[in-house]
Amino acid sequence: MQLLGSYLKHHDTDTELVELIETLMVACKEIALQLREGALAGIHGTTDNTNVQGETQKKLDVISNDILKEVLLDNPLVHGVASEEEDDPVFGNPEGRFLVTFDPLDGSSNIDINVSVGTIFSILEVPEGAPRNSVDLFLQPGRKQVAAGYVLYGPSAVLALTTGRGVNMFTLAHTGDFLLTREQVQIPHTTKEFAINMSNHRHWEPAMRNYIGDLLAGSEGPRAKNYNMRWIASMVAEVHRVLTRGGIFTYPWDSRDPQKPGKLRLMYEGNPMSMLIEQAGGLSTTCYEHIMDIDPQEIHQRVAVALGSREEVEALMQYHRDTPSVIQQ
Ligand code: AHM
Ligand code: MG
Repeated sequence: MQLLGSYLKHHDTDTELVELIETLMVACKEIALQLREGALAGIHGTTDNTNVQGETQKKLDVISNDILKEVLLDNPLVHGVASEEEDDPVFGNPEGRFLVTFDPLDGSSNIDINVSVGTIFSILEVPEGAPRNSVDLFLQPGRKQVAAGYVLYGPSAVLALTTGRGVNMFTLAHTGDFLLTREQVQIPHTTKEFAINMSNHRHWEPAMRNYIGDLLAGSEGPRAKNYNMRWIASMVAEVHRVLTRGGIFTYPWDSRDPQKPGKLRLMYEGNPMSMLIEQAGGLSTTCYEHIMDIDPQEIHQRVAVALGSREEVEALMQYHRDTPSVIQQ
């Protein structure tokens, strides 16, 4: 089986990018170890702090964030990092070539119940000639990502990675190495599986209510298929399922906080997951446009997400074209 680093080098990946990805995996291995210890290490539960999003931070959110920040900023290739758990970007080497954004522990409401969580990351380059140490450096559309991925901490720890040449998966072995276990992942274009938090039904746009209503109608409804539903409340686990067997995952706009485009964050959730999904032949949209085409305005910007099997996402977008939107622009 092939090691992550040698696989990337054999496929002509930029050597500095390989070095950065290997640095990221040093941090993710440490997070995996901490998670495995769980209650034994006293790391369950919450802190007294809230993050910039107003969410209470879990102890493991903070621990994972500190591990990633410390390991990444120690690598001179890194100019700066931006995280869900940091109000502002943190800068490292002024001459560093790369910017990394990450959600250190996505789905962290699952930690205390011992269900899958993950680290999501996105890698950008410092634009040539741009002034250093500025948050503006990060505000690049998802199409500019040079690599993106996640590590899912489930029964096994799995890295899903794209450097713009398809999606490959690597599993963490007991030796501490990530070994290639799936090459050139492709998402089936059709599906009978959807994932949405149904408890928000009354807050959705009419188009989303119509679409989900038609899925629930099954083979007697206009979609003429019986659908199955899943909701893990961990985007990494949901995207991993979509990459593995297809499906549609959506966290749409809803009226609970009408000024926000959605719950999930563009720079370290929406964009990296979109790059993975599109590199695997799927679609990733806001229900109206491609997520990776969005021009970001701020680092913690939110985004509506609908991603997965191409034909299903296209069908959902058609419902949104056919039904007047209630979102105030
Ligand atoms: P987090 O980054 O604070 O963990 O929030 C993101 C998570 C996603 O992983 C998941 O899809 C969603 O929040 C679940 O939200 P909800 O609890 O509203 O179902
Ligand atoms: Mg998250």
